[in-house]
Amino acid sequence: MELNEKRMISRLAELGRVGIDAEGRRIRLAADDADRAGRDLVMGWMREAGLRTAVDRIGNIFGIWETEENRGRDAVMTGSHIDTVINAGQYDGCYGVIAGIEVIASLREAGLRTERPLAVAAFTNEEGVRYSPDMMGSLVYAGGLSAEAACASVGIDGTVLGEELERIGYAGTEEPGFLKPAAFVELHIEQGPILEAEGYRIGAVEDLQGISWQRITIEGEQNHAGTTPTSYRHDAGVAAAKVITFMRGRCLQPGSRTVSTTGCIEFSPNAINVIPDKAVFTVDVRNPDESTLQAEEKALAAFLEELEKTDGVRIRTERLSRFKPVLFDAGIVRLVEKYAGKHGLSCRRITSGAGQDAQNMALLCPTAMIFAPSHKGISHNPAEYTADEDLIAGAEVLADVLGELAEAH
Ligand code: HGY
Ligand code: MN
Ligand code: MN
Repeated sequence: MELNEKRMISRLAELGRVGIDAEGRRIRLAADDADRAGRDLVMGWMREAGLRTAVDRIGNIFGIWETEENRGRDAVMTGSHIDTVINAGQYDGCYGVIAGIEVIASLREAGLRTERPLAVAAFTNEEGVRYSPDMMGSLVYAGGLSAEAACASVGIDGTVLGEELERIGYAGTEEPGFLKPAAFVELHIEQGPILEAEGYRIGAVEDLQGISWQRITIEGEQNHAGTTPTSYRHDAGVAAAKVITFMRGRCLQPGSRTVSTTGCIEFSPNAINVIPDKAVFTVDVRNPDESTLQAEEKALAAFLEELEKTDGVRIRTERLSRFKPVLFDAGIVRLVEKYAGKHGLSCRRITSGAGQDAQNMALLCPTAMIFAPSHKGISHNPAEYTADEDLIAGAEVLADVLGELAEAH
């Protein structure tokens, strides 16, 4: 079966042109107008491929190919997300959705039949930039969060997700989980440097690291930047800086696999000559091992307690999301290796450093992922790039893995 490579590549580029703001940044946050435009485009391509489209109550969208013969059997599913971070690249998530549509469209156009229905999903709010937790749509789909609770999420802009889904016309009626998956395979860019640096074409993703997101609020005392002696200060800004460098210190311990990021920070009153009395910031900590991740969380909590005493500040934390590490299905990982080999593509096993919808689908069914290389490992950045031949190679492996799982003939 041949994929229509041109169609897939041009669609990725077309979707990549949706949601470019006045400063030229690509931003499609969950349920905003740009996300709606992206969703409309993808739903159109699903219909063009002759798929039945469906939207569930948390706005996950699906393209389903079922026949008289296979209707009612558990479906083989693929997919990813089309929402982005701020100033994003064009491949993260979108690649898996567009390639999934391409594979199913090509199977149909080749006149092949499958013993199982095939479906491609675009899950709501994978990135978690506007609403927490991240990987939200697939978490609701897998039963890890109720649709009600998810729809009640209040965004960083004060909007309510359920209302936004209504507003953009994607508050669907299907019950999350309505399609029972027999297996789920997600194609994604690696977003890291390993495949390219080591010269591999395909990553057979066998596991995924745990993620801990917190919002930390530190309250000190507002005062004059010039007249206040250092010993009198209760500086929320300095305390926040100590937390950020403490976490970097944990990551730099010999042999540590922990990574930690403070991506958002706000001071108030945020004036050049005023000691900030408030710092609100996020801490994203990850590690492939659950007990180590818990140890990192405990060390951070102990450090915050100590900081309250040493700096005379008050600190409160808010859990935003927490995912344990996930092991993917060994059988599907072997299928990825088998078909990479069939296509003469060098392949290595790899851990996903990023959170993925697949980690939630793994709660429901045998699940694994396929990675294509990311140039220089850059992602969550407009310079994100994967060469066309690598995009196509990954989609060909996806086609074969899905074909075997759905018993195409
Ligand atoms: O944050 C992540 O790892 C993913 O991009 N949502
Ligand atoms: Mn992604
Ligand atoms: Mn991402």
